[in-house]
Amino acid sequence: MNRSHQHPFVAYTPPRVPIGEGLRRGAEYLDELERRRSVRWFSDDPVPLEAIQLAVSAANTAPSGAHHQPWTFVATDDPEIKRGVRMAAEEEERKFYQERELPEWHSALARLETDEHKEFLEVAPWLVVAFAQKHTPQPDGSLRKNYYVSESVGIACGFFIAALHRMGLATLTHTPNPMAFLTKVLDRPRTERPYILFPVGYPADDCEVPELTRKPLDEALIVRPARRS
Ligand code: IYR
Repeated sequence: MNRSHQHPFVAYTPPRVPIGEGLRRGAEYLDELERRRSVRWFSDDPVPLEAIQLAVSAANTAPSGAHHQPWTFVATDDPEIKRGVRMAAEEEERKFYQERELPEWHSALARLETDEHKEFLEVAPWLVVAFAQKHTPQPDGSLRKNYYVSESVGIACGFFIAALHRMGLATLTHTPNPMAFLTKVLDRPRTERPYILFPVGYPADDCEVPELTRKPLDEALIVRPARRS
């Protein structure tokens, strides 16, 4: 190979996985992900910080626009902060559920039976908020512009959710609307905005989830085979 680079490159030559073994691993991974559900009833059993560190380390491997990694995950197990988050979230949600005229939203959400009560924000041992950095402050005080911020942080959050699931932990992709209050409560700079609020813990012993099905593969994947002449 005789490529010339202006910047440092290193070899990336992971061992080739034979396709039989690859498919077996793929099916195993799918089987595990199929068992994941979003949870709204958590146990208050403790979860060690190490589990959060592992899940955020997994998130931190996500691809991102220009490799700017435009995310910050803020984790807290402080009962006072969790209470503050719950109070503020419930206030916003009360407006959503009681005051706003959103019949379409309300009927789309009916089968989830969600309401303005967000007990899980206090019961779950950890709250982790993913923040998206539109700009990232640099050591010299300047601001670096980031690219594809929403895509990048979304992918990182996907890795985060999968890592938690792998550890037997549950979460919910909670997006109280609006969630600007999290910037204040968690003392974050104005260069980033709250993206998703994740309560993290074990499902409660009597946890239930709505009976939902996933859409069939032939709706999720359209294959256009090569035309044979
Ligand atoms: N943010 C509200 C409403 C809500 C919206 C969607 I889209 C959901 O999938 C679930 C809930 C709430 O958290 O209750």
